[in-house]
Amino acid sequence: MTTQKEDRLVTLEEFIIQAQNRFPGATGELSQLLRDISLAAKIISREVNKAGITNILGYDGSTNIHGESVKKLDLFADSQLISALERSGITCMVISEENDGIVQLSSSGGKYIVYMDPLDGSSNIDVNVSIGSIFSIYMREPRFDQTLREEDALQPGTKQVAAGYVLYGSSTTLAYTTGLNVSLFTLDPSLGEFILSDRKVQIPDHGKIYSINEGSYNSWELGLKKYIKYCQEDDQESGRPYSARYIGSMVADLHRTLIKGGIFIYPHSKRYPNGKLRLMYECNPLSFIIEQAGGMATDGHQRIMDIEPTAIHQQTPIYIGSKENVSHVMDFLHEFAGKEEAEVEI
Ligand code: P6P
Repeated sequence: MTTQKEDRLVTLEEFIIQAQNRFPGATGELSQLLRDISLAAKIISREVNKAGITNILGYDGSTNIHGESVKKLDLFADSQLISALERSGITCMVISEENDGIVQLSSSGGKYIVYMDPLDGSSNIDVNVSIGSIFSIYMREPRFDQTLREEDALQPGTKQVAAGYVLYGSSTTLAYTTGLNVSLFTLDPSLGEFILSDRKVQIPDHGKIYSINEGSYNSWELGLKKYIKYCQEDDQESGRPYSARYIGSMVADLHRTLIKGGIFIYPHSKRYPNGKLRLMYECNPLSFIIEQAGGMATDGHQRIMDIEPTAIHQQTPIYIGSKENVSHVMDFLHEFAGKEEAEVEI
């Protein structure tokens, strides 16, 4: 029998205050930053859910730094998040997938740096598949002069003070961590509030779902080919073959992996020799979430969050998900490193 208190709804607002009150020295600035992001998320959610009606679908004719056509909703999400962060004056700069360089905010004295992918998976917008926003928050490194430089933002993922995502799907879900577990919230549009749905998400230690774009199979390294073949073998005792699931929207694939377990992989390939996904605003924040939920994330050689960044938009291969699944694919990569298909039959 749960007590009345446990039954009542807890809003994101209340949850943030409760978390802040556990740290008497807290200034409340990080709490405010998270509130800013959640406000922008509600506005973006409203637009995403009615994009089909307004003329906000489709391309705006520009391309981003990666040569990808930018959809109008991308720009809308980017501007909503930047203006929300600007309002509270505690963020000094934003690095976004939609902007080539750092975006210095009017609050140049702000103590936080925010990386974001304002609308990840945008190629799915006009086919009504789930898309998401991803954010990653760092403290600005103290320096004697107040000029803001790109180098200030080049910090490894281990220095994130908070990270999270918003998934615009059948419902709008917000997940975030400040390094003390992962909490999940679902937007109740009738209240305009994110309501707590899980205060401590734990990823299963093992899962029977693998998620990868098999279209690039021919350019994978041998160990990855062997691992995927292992997943596809018929072995009822070990629960194989696993299921293949690939949405093509990283936030959606990662959210499923967080909840159901398994592994998401975006490897290096001929087309993307350094991987396609961006270290600072896709891989690091989602790795922070997965690790805080008990999972694992590597680039095939080292922990994602240990990578020392050299560029704000740099890309990395990623193997992320349940600890046992990620450890297992790493074993295959190490066993067959440097070997070619001709040396062994697949
Ligand atoms: P591919 C979306 O464009 C994205 O950046 C991620 O959200 C997604 O995981 C990946 O690219 C999909 O890439 O090459 O499989 O279409």
